[in-house]
Parts: sequence; structure tokens; C-alpha cells
Amino acid sequence: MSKLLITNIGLLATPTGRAAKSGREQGEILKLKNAWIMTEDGLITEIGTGEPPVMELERCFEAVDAGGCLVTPGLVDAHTHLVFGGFRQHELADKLHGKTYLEILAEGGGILSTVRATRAASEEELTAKARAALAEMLMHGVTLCEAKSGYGLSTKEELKQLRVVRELQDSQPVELVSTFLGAHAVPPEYKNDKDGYVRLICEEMLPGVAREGLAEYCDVFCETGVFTVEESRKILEAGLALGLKAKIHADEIDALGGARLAGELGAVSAEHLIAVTKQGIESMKRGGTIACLLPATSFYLGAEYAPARSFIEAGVPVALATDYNPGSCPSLNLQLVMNLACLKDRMTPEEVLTAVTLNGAAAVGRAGTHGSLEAGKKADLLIWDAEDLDYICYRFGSNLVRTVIKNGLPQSF
Ligand code: IZC
Ligand code: ZN
Repeated sequence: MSKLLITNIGLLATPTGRAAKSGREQGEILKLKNAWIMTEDGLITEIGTGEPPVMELERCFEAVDAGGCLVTPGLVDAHTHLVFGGFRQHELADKLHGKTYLEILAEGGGILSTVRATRAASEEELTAKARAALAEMLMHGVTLCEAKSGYGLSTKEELKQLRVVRELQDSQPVELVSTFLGAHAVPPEYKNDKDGYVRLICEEMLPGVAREGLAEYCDVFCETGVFTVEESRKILEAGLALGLKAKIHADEIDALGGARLAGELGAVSAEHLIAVTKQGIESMKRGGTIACLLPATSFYLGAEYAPARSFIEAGVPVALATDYNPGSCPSLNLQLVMNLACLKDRMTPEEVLTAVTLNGAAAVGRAGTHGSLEAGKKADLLIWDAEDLDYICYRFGSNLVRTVIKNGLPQSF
């Protein structure tokens, strides 16, 4: 039995509850001064303020002194393209000369360049690379992370990527939630037969993924030149029929109507949403879809920022994630995303905290067990080199996480 007592918490800040928070509630954070947390076997058993239960401490509790600092739940990165071969630094010059993301993709670069590198890599190589990325994420405070496929684009190669996620699930500390994104781009073999590729996804890839239990979610890159709204609908419906819940890259660059589709299908989350329309937001509200915003991608593409305030005003829960990928966001620093969400999406530090904890957990179906500091939930928490929430949204570029506790165990780096 592993028991841990975290004492001398200057400020404990956490959302509460077991479902996504929206509207005014997104900014309601429980703040306890001079607090302590008790954990047992990886779960939080009790939280209190004032003097910690010293008698308990003398009996077999290991203690961690938080040094009067801020403690929050572990961060949840609800949108990453974790497993990939290579990087795409060779595209930087093109970018600087004004080529857009979609132009690079249309010329066979971008995602398709990463597809070539991922296909050329062995499962072991991909695993080692993603494992290193997860170690860096953990150091930056991420304790739960979504991971997409989408750089294989054939049945065999997509399954290879998802097996990497499964291998990593049990062999390193960050918990993973797996998403099938076979509809990330059209592979060269189907360049002139997109319908054939959509059929392959629906009739072969998705059943294969479901049979092996390799993913919980099905996602589609619904964008100009990639997959249309109708193709996205077909693929997401095929996934739903096999028990894979829906996510969708929607209305990032062009307002195609992906957000509206997300609401109609009751998708768990829609991602990006920079170009979302009023109807899209209303549809998401009706469908109970979470808006998963990715401001580090806006930064990296020099694009606009998603209208976070419109979602909050409409009562749509907002989550924030990195979008870690080798093209439009080669960073896995969720703390930077928190800074950008404040400064560019105009979210308050309290709303941001909910977005990267409880709402992130809800976006990956884990709000019942993760994303807040409450008795019965996972003992995933962070001790920050900070005294309050404002500080962690105000400082940027440094890693302000001092100690990561995952499953009640202090991690060492
Ligand atoms: O590799 O470019 N947006 N997919 C959709 C991505 C970014 C990942 C990539
Ligand atoms: Zn993405």
C-alpha cells in the first residue's frame, strides 16, 4: 500500500465535479489556502486545510512538503499527434517564404512527408521517440494525454501506430487515450480515388481498429483539400457504429461546417475551431460537444485565435491542448498553451485551469476519474514554482512545474 501526504500547500486550486464545466462555471475554481492532500494506492482519499493529521503521518505515510506553493491537478493534453517519424524542419524555409500549410500539403509535403517518415520507421523506433516526448510532457506537468494515429494511412501502418500507443500505455507514467485518425490525409496510393480511400477507412481500417480494441475515438481532418463534411460524416458514423466515439478537426482554416457536424453527431469534442460560425457554436451546444482549442497552432501558423469567449458565452465547455505534431505545432509545452489562451483567447487563469484539467479530461472521457483534486479521484497533481494561478499564466517560456505526482507517486527526472 502506498500512502502519501502532501503538506504545506500554500494554495490548492482545482475545478470540481465529474463532468465538463461551461459558461460561468468554467471559471469557478475551488481555492484552499494552507491545505494538505492525503492519497492511498494512487487515489486521493482526503483533502483538508490547517494542520495535517500528524498521527497519520507517523504511521506509514510518506510526506511531501509543497513548500507553500501552488498545487493543481495534473494537466491533461487532450489533442496530440504523439506518434510520428521524423520532424519537418526542412519546411521552415518554405513557410518563411510565404507558403501556407495547405499549399505544402497539396505539393506532397506536410502530413504526407511525415507519413513517409512514419512508414519508414519501425514500431520500436516510433515507440522510443514517443516515449521521449511523453517524458518531456510529464516534466511539463502532463499526466493524461490523448494520442492520435494518422501518419500511416494504410491499414497495416495505422495499426502499427496505434500499437505504439498501446505499448506505451503500460510502460511509462503518462496515461494515454487513443484516437484513430486514418482520415488525416489522402495517401499517394489513393491520390485519384478519394472515395476508395474513404471506403477503405470505413470497411477495413475501422473494423480492424475496433477488433483489436486499439482506439476509443475516431477523428477526421475536415478541411479544404482534405476531407469534406460529407466524407467526415460517413467516416465518423462508421466509427460510431463500431463503438468509437467521435472527434473532429473542424473549421480550422475554412468554415466548412465541421462544428455543425460535430454537434449533429454528438461528437465528444471538436478541435481548432478558429473559423467557427455562430451556427456551428449553436450546434455544438445542442450536441454537448466540447470545444478543444489549440492556440499554440494559431501561433505557429500565424493564424487567428479561436473565439474562446464566444464558446464560453454560449455555454460550450472549452478545453485547451497542444496539438503536438511535427508540422503546425512542434511543441508539447501545455504551459505555453495556457499563456496563449490568456493573452490571445482572452480566457481568465481560472477558465484556463479548468480547460487544461477537468474539461481536457472530459474531452477524452475521463472526467469521472481525472481532472480535479477531490476524494476518490486519481492522485495526479502538480506542485508549481508559483504562488497562484495568475503567476503561471503570466510567466512564459519556463517550465514552472516543480514536482509531478502521478498515481500518488512523486516522479523523478
Ligand atoms: O502533421 O500537420 N493539422 N494535422 C491537422 C496536423 C495539423 C498534423 C500535421
Ligand atoms: Zn490535430
